[in-house]
Amino acid sequence: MAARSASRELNVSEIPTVLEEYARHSLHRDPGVVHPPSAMLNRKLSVLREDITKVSADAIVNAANNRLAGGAGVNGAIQAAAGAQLLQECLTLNGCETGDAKITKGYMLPARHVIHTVGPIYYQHDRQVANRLLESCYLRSLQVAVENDVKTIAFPSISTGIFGFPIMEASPVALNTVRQFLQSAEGSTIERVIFVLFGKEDEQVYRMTIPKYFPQSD
Ligand code: AR6
Repeated sequence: MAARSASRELNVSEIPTVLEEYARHSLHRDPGVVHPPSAMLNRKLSVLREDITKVSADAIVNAANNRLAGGAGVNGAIQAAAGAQLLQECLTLNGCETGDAKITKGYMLPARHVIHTVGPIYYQHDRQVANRLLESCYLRSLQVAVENDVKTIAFPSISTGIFGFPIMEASPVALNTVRQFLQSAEGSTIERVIFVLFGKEDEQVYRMTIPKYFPQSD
């Protein structure tokens, strides 16, 4: 594939779905399935390695901090690409609890909105609590999306950078929570969830885990 220029936006319509990836054999069956196959759900999920600030979804999710202040990692990248107005709006929101989510405009981003969620710092909690808080990040982000008429949403891998959550443990939580939400009545208006991974190894972990939660449907 030709390299994309640094400034190019990526439209959701250009991103293959998991259903398409199974058909072209870029995703593979796994015998250890957790949920039954569903073509309808496989049409609503995508995974790719990209800078999330380039994704032109209705909303992108930010892995933020409790003060909704600036930071490093994906937060720093989103703040830099959106421009100073994003931080100004964030600072009017009175922060955000760990496991909760709040929405702002996207300003100079191609995405219309940013949904800011605060993941757990892994080593500050016992495992069960950390897992529950991470699950809440994905659930609350999706609920805030639906409340704001967001139909396409891109997630980074929350908490797995500076906050130290192992991606092997975080990815099943992310995929399971998204799967449960998409198959619920509450989640029926969501048309696409895109997992946007930054590192090659992170993408590989997701590609290994997706077939357990969104198995091949034919
Ligand atoms: N696009 C997609 N993913 C990215 C990008 C990008 N442009 N940049 C980094 N990642 P992190 P956390 C990946 O540390 O662990 C901030 O300072 C990265 O490789 O951004 O939830 C906040 O202010 C990793 O896989 O978020 C908080 O204080 C994932 O995004 C704290 O860090 C998450 O890594 C939040 O830590």
